[in-house]
Amino acid sequence: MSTSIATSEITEASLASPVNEAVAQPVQEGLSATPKWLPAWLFYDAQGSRLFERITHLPEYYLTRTERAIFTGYADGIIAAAIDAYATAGGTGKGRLRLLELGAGSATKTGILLAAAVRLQDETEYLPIDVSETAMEDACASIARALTGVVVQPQVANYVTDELSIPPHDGPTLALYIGSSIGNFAPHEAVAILQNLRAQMRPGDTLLLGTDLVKDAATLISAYNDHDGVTAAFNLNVLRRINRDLRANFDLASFTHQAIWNAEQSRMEMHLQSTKEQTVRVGALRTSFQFDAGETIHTENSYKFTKDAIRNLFTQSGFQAAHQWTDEDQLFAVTVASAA
Ligand code: AVJ
Repeated sequence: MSTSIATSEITEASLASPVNEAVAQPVQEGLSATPKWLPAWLFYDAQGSRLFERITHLPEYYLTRTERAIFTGYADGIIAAAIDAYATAGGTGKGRLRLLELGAGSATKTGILLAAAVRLQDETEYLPIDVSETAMEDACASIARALTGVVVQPQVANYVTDELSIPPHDGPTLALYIGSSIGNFAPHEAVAILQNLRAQMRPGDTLLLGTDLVKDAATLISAYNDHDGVTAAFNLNVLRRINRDLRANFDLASFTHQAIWNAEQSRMEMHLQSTKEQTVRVGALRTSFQFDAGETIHTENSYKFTKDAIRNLFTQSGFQAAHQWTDEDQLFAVTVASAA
C-alpha cells in the first residue's frame, strides 16, 4: 500500500516538468483573465485528437468532406497551377515540384494531392512540418505505405511561434495549409503565420490555403453543435485534460458546451459555461478559480472567410491569389496563391 503511494508520487513528480509547464502557463493566464479563455491547441491530447477525428465524420461537420471532395475533383488542376505559377514567375530550377505542409493534418487529404503530384512527375518530395513528433510519425508512415514515389522529409517545428527554416530546393515548392487550420487564428496572427512562410519562399513558389466560407448561421452552428454531442465532448475534454495534466478538479457535469456565431468578427466561437457558482482547484498551479453561475470559458475561435477576406489575407502577407476552387454549395474554398 505505502509502496504504491510512493511509486505514484514519484511518477507524478517525474512527469510534472516539460509537457505540464507548457500547459500550466496558458491555463494560469487564461483562467485568471476576464472573460476566462483557454488556447484551442489544448484540445488535442490523445483523447481530443480522437474526438476531432470523429467530428470530421459527422454529417453536420461539412468542412473535411467538402475540402476532400475539392481535392478529389481538382487535384491535377491544383498541381498544374503550382507548376504553372513557377514557370510564369520565370523560375529556372530544374528540380521537380515538392510539397510542404504546415501541420501534419489528415494524411488522407494530403495523400490525394501527393498522388496527383506523383502521377505528373513520378517522384515527389513531401516535407510535413508539425510540433507533434508522434502525429508526424503516424502521418509519414501512412503516406509511405500508401504512396510509392513520395519521399518524406519531416520537420518538427512550431510554425506559429518560431521562424520557419525550410531546406533550399532547386525547383518549385507548393506549401499546403489546409483543413481550415488558419481559422483558429485572429486575423493579425493569420497574417503573421503566412508572412513567416512567405519569408522562406522564392518567386514562383505557391501556397494552397483551405478556408471555410461564411454561410448561414444555422449551418455553421450545427457544424459546431452536432446532434450526437461529439463536439460537446471535444470541448469538455479540455477540462479533463487540465484535471489530468495539472491535478485540477473540474466537474465536467457542471459545464455545458456552447457554439455561437459571432457575425461581427466572422467567427464561430466555442465556450464552456458553468451551470452554477463554483470553485475549481488546480493543484499544480496552487490556485483556485471562482466561477459565477452562467460564467463562460472561451475555448476556440474558428474564423469564416468571404472571398474578399481571403484576398486581403494574401495581400497582407505577400501572396497573390492565382486559382480558387469551391464546391457547388460554396461551403469551402481552396486557393492557390503565388509568392508575390
Ligand atoms: C481543426 C480548427 C479546423 O475550427 O473547425 C472542430 C476544430 N472545433 N469542431 C474547426 C473544431 C470544433 C476545427 N479546426
